[in-house]
Amino acid sequence: MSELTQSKAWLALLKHYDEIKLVHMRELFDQSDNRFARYSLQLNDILYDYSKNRINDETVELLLQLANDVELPLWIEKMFSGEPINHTEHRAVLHTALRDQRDQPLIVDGIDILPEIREERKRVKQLAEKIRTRKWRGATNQAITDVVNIGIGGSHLGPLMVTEALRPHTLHDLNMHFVSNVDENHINDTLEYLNPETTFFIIASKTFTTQDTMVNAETARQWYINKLGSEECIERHFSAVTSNVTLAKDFGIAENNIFKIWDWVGGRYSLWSSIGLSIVIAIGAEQFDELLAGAYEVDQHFRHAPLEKNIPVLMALLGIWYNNFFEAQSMAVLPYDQHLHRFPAYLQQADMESNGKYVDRQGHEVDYTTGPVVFGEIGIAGQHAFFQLLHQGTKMVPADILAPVYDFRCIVKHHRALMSNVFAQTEALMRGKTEQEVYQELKAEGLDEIQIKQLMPYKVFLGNRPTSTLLFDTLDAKTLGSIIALYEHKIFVQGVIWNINSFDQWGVELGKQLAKNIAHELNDEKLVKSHDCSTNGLINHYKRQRSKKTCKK
Ligand code: G6Q
Repeated sequence: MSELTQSKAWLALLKHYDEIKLVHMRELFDQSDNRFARYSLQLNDILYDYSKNRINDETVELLLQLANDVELPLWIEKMFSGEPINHTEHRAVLHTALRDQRDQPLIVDGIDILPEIREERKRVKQLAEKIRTRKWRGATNQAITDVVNIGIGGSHLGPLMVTEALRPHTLHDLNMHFVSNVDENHINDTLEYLNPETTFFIIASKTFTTQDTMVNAETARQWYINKLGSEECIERHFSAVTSNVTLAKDFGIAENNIFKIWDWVGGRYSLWSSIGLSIVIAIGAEQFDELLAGAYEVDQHFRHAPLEKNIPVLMALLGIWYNNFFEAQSMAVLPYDQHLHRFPAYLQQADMESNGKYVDRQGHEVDYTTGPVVFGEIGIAGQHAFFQLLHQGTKMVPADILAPVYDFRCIVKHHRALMSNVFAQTEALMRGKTEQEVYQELKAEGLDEIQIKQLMPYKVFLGNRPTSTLLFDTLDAKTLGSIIALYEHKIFVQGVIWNINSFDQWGVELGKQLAKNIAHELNDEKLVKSHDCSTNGLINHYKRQRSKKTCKK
């Protein structure tokens, strides 16, 4: 039995769960008029409403007790001060340093890391500004019109999500492209309409060894050489973001165009670093600073607000409540702002790669469940797709709803329609629809008693389905920075409570290692027998079929 499941707070929560599990949120709302005031918090432009959750004061008190029992405040300090809490990789976890706005040194391994961070950011901004202002010229003295970020996972999802989210702040004559899939279609579909004379590549790879990225990077370089007929001036068209400067130079990238990241920045937490080069090119230095400022404000809140008023802490505790006590297996993230359309994919990595672990910090298998399956989609699209399961399925899927008070163009007709859905959905998920309500509704539609009786079971909604709502004024860079940081810290808190290392990713490393081995076996037509019979069968079928067609190298 783990310490966690034997802790006083955990046992008390189990008992409390038995008492509250059948209580309907309708009752909780009926009991108190100030439930919204009690269970909502405001941080700058963001309102966090967690009142539509299956909690009462005792739940919150016990969950906070759990956070205190695992010494959460101490862990928060450990992270911010650069202790090597990523113990399996012997690394500090310092994405917060990348947005630190203070004038105080931050010493890691005897060195103040802030000056180097700021110096590197200056270089990133200089390059970005040259490209944005058309001062950066390609091999044939033309300005850049297209930027292609080649990277995957943490070197892709964050920059893509932010660039899409802040689309209104991007330049109309500078197109951003993001290539991640090693499937040739991704890079070739992207390059098909581009002009090498006006295209600039960013090879974003912390290790500079990731197969997918390196194969795509090689294809891009070859495309450039083929089209322009020589390797000359390649430095005008290629840059790299990496911690492996040597490999980037070997690839042929000029030292001036190589931007550093450090091993204390995890890939999925790296959009704040030079990995954000594509973001800075897309939105400009000022907006990027706003993004950092928004995240910094949340960092300050997370570090200093008392746990009971701390938004990421409460978000995390609610997740624990559903995951470990209600045994919910998943959580949905449902942005209603179209510009956040890549946010679910981004969060999926941030959360599942961080907390999808079954071994605790002491190397033991845990006896409780950890990270949920995170999924999501633009809320409106989800309503016409999987919301059916959220309303009437047999599984509880706690959901986060994110919505803006006003959107970029502030068009009333659209926004009113959008927001009526936001409010209606959270209300419906909470309240459901009783037999009596269904009866009245069907009666008003003119159905007779027999028809009503037949339809009744299908039209009843049990409700009591939890949602939390983040309502923000508008999706500007600062607010986006804050939203991302809220989720980063939520994930961290859950990792602390589950006693797992949220900052390594051995599952990802496994994929990289396995693919490398099998790639060798695909070099020739010899049939293989080194795997299980299914894998052998699949590889050999592939080889036989492939040999019937002549393909390019
Ligand atoms: C993120 C992971 C992983 C990583 C990619 C790309 O936290 O480590 O998603 O970002 O595998 O790695 P490189 O940046 O090294 O190419």
